[in-house]
Amino acid sequence: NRLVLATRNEGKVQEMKRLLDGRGVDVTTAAALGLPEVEETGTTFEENAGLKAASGAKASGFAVLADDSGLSADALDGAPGVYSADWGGPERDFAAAMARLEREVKAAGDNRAARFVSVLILEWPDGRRISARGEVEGQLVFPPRGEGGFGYDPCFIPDGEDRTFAEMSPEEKAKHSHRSRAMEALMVELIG
Ligand code: ITT
Repeated sequence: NRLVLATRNEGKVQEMKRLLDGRGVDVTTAAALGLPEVEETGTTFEENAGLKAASGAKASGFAVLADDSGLSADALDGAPGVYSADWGGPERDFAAAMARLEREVKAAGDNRAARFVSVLILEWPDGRRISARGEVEGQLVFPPRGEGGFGYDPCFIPDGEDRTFAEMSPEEKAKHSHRSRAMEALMVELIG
């Protein structure tokens, strides 16, 4: 019952561990096992999650859970989307990424509608896999607000709320988040 989280993103690791808590799963990470990093050459969340899951399952010999995710702005025809992690440059500077998002969204007419997307793939070493997608609609807010979460959380308010994901506790974020919705859908795939 060992499960490897095929992610190098500490924010994702914390959220995925919390979502798997109490399910009797022995969770470890790609970093803890020293698994190779994966080049994300896909153009969709599904493709990139598949690359990470397949590489991790092959290298570890255990079941692997991969997440590919991102923030898509309507004003930018879905960007940054699968390129969300790279928008802050090679240093992954999310203050810079959010400043770029603000500039580009305002220049494109200032439509603030956006969504977070998470695609989860659970893959076993024999190649079997199941996948699920979760999304949360919301509004972009500038300047960014809050200290919690990670990545673009300070500039996103989910529909029906007035606080950003970064202003919420981990439990509150999990009530709305794309990742927890994807995890719920994955559990339905797994056990019906
Ligand atoms: P792994 O590939 O190792 O999992 P990564 O950070 O490179 O880590 P992605 O390629 O899936 O992951 O990039 C997703 C980016 O989208 C991530 O770096 C964040 O900037 C952003 N993102 C995804 N989920 C988010 C969330 O819940 N809150 C804020 N930002 C998020």
